[in-house]
Amino acid sequence: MANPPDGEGGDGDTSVVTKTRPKTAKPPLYKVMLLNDDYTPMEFVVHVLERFFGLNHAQSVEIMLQVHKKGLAVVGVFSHEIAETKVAQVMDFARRNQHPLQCTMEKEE
Ligand code: TYC
Repeated sequence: MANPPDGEGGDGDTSVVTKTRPKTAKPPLYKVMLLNDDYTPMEFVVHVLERFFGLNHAQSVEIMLQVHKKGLAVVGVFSHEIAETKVAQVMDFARRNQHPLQCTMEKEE
């Protein structure tokens, strides 16, 4: 017997090399963003953030002001289905209240 069987104790390293990469890829996430405009009232945007994104009043005022000053802000990161629902809810609520508020989603890198 010149060579021992493969496995523990053999002198050559013949073990299977396993990678720690999971087999299932993580689903992509989507940023939901609000865009600024000149007409939607600030209180309406704050209400939208509280109602559809579960933010408290202080957080909602902060994000609304960020949109107002910078042009847009990310209001949350969600799965594709949840992001689509949030965008649809905001766009529908804005339209029903005759405000031009725009809400969009974008795949996160
Ligand atoms: N710029 C608006 C105003 O001065 C306020 C506003 C904030 C509008 C955020 C949209 O996503 C928005 N009334």
